[in-house]
Amino acid sequence: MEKVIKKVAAIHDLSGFGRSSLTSVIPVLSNMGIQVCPLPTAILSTHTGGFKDFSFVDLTDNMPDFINHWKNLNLEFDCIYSGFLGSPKQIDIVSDFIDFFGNRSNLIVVDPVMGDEGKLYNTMGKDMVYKMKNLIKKADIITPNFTELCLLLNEKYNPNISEKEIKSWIFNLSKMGPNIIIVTSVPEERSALEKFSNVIAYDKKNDVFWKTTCKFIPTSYPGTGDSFTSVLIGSLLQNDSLPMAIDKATNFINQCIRASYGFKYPNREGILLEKMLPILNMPLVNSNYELLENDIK
Ligand code: PXL
Repeated sequence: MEKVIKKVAAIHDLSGFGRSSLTSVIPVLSNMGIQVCPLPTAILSTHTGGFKDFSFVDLTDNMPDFINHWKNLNLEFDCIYSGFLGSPKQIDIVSDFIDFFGNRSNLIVVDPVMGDEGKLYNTMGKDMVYKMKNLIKKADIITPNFTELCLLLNEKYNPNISEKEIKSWIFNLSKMGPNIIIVTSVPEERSALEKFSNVIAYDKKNDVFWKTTCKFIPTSYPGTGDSFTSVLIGSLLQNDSLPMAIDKATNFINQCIRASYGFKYPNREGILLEKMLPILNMPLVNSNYELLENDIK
């Protein structure tokens, strides 16, 4: 059948309240004209960032049956995208899923969701970090935030890192497998009043580093990483270049944070995604990506 609409297999949890994982991935990619096929890992009443006593249904044991049905249907995906995973066994299941459904022409994206602001999420243990280091080897693209980059490399979280050092960290991580590494929330402090939150990416095949820059806004909303990676995937599946896709994703998140921050809005409810989804279909007028000097090696 002719490929009219591209398909993404999205391996994430469904959290009923709080705009993260599937409740971010589905609206973003659908708005970008991409079909999302969710493979749910768990169902929660809310995400775990800022809510207590959430209810949690682990679907680990249901996933193999679910996947077998997809195998029997001979489904093919243009992209496989995994995010928050609930147990080491789920990492094995994703790894097998990539072995079966991955091929040379589809995009394997692993967002190694494990923590933020220098800390592991409270559902994540050291065993998850260990297994995630293996899973990323199978990915074409990974999108760790700065905390997750430190965890994957066993480096101490140091928000005062220089650009040169972060480039060498990313370069070292690329030796572990993935062709493209996109690190979000990279702190940059030019002075006490001039703080930025940047995205720095390395494309191993072309041996180039890209950067997008955003003024730092002193707040954080759970689930923004899921929206970021979803926009990035949507943009790449629409045949944008890598820096353009990073730029679109950075710009979208920046706009969503600005739309939310102006209100006294509870952070744990996530960014005001529904207000901003329409901008996904507008041309990017404020492109700011830069090619960085490649002075590593
Ligand atoms: O977006 C990250 C995420 C996804 N899913 C669940 C989470 C979190 C982050 O806190 O708790 C359940």
